Amino acid sequence: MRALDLLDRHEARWQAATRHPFLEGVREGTLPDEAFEAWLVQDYLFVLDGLGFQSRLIPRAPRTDQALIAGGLVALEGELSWFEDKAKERELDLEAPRHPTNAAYREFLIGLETEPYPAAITALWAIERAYLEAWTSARPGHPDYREFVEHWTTPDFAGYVSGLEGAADAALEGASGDERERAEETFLTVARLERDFWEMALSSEGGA
Ligand code: MP5
Repeated sequence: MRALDLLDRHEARWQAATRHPFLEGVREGTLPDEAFEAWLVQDYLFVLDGLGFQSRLIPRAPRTDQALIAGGLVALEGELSWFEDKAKERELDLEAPRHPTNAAYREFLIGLETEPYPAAITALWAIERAYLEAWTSARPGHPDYREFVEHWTTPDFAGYVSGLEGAADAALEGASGDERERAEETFLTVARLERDFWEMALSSEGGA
């Protein structure tokens, strides 16, 4: 099994994770301000949680993957500052509580620590790939949101996602049947949580 096989096997669920009325609103400029702001605040908190997940993954990754994941970690830290700037421009408070959907995502990321490496790296690939595809679907993006669309569709980001795909493929290649099952399970959980995240933003004002 290769990472891309998972996209084929679970096409409908992947589609639900990466195509959403939220993204159509970003493209068309019809998104309610509160939905975008709720997303921005919650995604900042998600990225903070992602920083924890990725830093815990590095010591148990094979040497061949450590530079890739560490590079991603540095980019995430920069992303936090970028979110802080965007929040300031919009006068948003980033100290908000996590929405229950975001809290569930955080629990999942914490749980990945005890999953076999092939499942954890497959999850990381799926998380990043979901954003690449989702924001690509919103291209070029309404001027109000264009910088966000551009942020997750740069060639650098696409290159990172393809690096993660290679790492996931290598891990899956050497994985046991049980580990592959865990990888497929975590992939499906990412797809569900990504869909839920768009739903959360569209239907909430952000806080719990
Ligand atoms: C990403 C994200 C992309 N920022 N938020 C969600 C809900 N899913 C995926 O991850 P990153 O680490 O910000 O590139």
